[in-house]
Amino acid sequence: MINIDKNTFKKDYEKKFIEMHGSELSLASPQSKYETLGALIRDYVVEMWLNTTRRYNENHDKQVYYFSMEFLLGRLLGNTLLNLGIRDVCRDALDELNIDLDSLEDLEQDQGLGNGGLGRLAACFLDSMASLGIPGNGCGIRYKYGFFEQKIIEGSQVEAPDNWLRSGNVWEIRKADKVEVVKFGGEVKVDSFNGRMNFTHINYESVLAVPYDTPVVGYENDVVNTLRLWSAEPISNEFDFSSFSRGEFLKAIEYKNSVEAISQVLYPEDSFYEGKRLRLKQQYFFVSAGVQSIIRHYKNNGGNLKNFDEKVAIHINDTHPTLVIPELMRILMDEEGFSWEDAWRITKNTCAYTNHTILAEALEKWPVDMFKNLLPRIYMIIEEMNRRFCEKLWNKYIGQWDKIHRMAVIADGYVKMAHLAIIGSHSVNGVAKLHSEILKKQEMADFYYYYPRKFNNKTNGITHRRWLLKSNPQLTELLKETIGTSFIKHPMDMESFESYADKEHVQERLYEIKRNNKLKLAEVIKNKQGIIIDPDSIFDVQVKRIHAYKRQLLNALRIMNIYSDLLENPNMDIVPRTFIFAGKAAPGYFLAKKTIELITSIAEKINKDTLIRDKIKVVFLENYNVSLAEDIIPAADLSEQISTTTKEASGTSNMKFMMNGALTMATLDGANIEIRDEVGDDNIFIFGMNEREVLDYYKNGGYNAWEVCNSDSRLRRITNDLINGQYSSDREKFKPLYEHLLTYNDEFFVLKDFDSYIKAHERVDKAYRDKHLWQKMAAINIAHSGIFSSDRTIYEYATAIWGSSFLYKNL
Ligand code: 26V
Repeated sequence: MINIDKNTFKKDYEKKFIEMHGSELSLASPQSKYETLGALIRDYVVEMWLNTTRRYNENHDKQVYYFSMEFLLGRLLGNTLLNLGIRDVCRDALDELNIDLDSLEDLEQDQGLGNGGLGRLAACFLDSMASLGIPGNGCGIRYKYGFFEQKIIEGSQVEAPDNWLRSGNVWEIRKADKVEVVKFGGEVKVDSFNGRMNFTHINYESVLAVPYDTPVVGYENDVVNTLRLWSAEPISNEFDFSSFSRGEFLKAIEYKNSVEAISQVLYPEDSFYEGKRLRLKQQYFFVSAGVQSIIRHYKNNGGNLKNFDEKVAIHINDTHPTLVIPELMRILMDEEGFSWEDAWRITKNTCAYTNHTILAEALEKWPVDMFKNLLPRIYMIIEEMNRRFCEKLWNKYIGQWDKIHRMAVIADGYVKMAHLAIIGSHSVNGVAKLHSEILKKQEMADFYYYYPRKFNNKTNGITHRRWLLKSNPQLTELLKETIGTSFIKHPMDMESFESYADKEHVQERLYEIKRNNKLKLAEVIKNKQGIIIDPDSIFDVQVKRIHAYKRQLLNALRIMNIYSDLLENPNMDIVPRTFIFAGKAAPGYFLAKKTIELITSIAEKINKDTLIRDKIKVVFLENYNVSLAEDIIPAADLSEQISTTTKEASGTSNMKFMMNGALTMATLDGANIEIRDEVGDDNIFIFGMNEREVLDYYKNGGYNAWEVCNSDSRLRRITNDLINGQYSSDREKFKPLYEHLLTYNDEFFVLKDFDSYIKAHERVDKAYRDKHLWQKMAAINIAHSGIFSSDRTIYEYATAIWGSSFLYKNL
């Protein structure tokens, strides 16, 4: 724990300011004040960081390395202060210097190195590993440009680069002495010596991998773990003057650019796989650098590679880092002289893989030719893995060629990354109960029957430190007053809040807290977008990536339906609602972009209509990111989790909303099912087809969108509104959405679930009118949200998969 009082902090801050800027604090710019604070906090952290690393090394604790292409950290200052336990001291000290901590925190650029759920999960996991005292490290890519910035211009999404490093990054430390070299292309020379095959990689291109380390501070426990992100740089002697003198200046520049391209930008797609060579390069780049540095550190610390798997666990976050498996094999065999069998045993015991999606179009498979050309030695190793695996399959499934073909790692000209991840790991998990069952029963059934014990579930979680303590201080205060402070370290203790659900004074407080958060969000919306919203309306929120399976379109159709009803009957008795949307569409995802255009057009029309403007408003908030989520979620009354059942692997915003006292409107998909199991049917709004009905349609067909539409006058009216000029004078504008729903028989069954969705919303309307009932339901949701803390999730990973040692057994 940092023991620091207000006066010392003040002095430290003033001293640091002069040291960095050599000028008067009273004249300083906000940015320089922020930078000073960041640097000061980093100084405080560095000592704890060194101590943690030293302790891990001395104890030879088992280390976890969480490999992920994405870490969506958001801002770090506020949470670092919170975890250090000095946020209040810092606030008071700065107050005396006439500096407002909140506005300094707002100056920090989001670290947006991720697309959505998968990247944010990785960030929550880092926080939980540090807070539980687990020796856990993140390993990823330091993208120069993070997830693009979304601008809404004339109602449409326009992408701008996210130049997040523009004003520097106080949290990272460049470790020039810990660089690694990654090799691409070339050929492999094979010879044998004393009966052992030797593989020599020649004529390759080298890329320098430079690590940047960011401290990950645990909650009030003196633990500081490390997130290591790799940046690609040319190797200096390959970009030297000798090439210029040979007149190869342009070639040298080309080389430099092609190297730097590797860590230049995060791919903004999260559901459509495209076999892009640069993405494969990114994957091998950070995996190879990461594995090399783990082994270097392990050996330097006196470790014997024979016991590597007892001291190191590597986690593969989706298939993106799967090359860890052949890379570890390569190093163990080619560089460390292990036999295939020993290298394979060590590798399999070290690696574990999490699947995050069953969408077929998101599954990674690389064309063999591209792969072989870029990574010749790695390809040879995968070929050998595949040969040995298929041999086993032949022995077990004699003559079942179809099955063997289905399960092979290399087939039909592709390397299938999920298959590689499964055979090379000792554990394969899904991210919510339903998802894990679907993996076993459907998507990965062949592998499940072959390796039944490998498969398991780890339901996702969220860090309650960021998503409750930090983003909802008033609710945190109420919890402390009622149930004490134990829930902070033991989030399951929130359950005792249930006994307060009936108490009127607690209901009143919950109402007030929500209203304050709504006022705050209303202010943000007014400042950002100039729209005035009514804090007494129901804040009905859907924020997430825009995707057909998440069904923002279902939500939009519902709003169109209410609007039509209101036009017919402006006095219709409904509780006023504000519909809030936010989310980014992949730049090349036409229908998702159309959906944004539809929502903004609906907003434009409805918000201007003076006849009904008190009753409903629609807001599409620009540029959804972690910081905006921290403003939106605590202010939500209703959380829309309306994906087509079976498609959303887990969802994590559903958990964040619940923890902040929003009620959930949900299909029985992903973790929604587990939320329902926790709070009971009376405290959630469930609608739509169940798993069996959906799978039946997928298996046997029979869905007819036209039929559904024609038999419902509301659907006829609103689908027609898509093409009759109601929301755009250009009648062609929303035709693609109309055709998607009807002509192409929408595979996500939006129209089919419409009626049940409307009915569920009628239940919401009724419940909201009963203020006490609503707050009681909110309290029950809050009380049952502790199980969705990522501390619980990480505890399960650590005990059942990684075999970590713990500093604090929190749960
Ligand atoms: C896939 C691809 C495909 C190739 C192009 C680049 C790219 C980037 C990311 C992904 C991963 C998509 C999977 C994903 O984000 N799944 C989400 O994971 C969350 C955390 O487990 C979960 O809550 C969401 O339900 C799930 O959609």
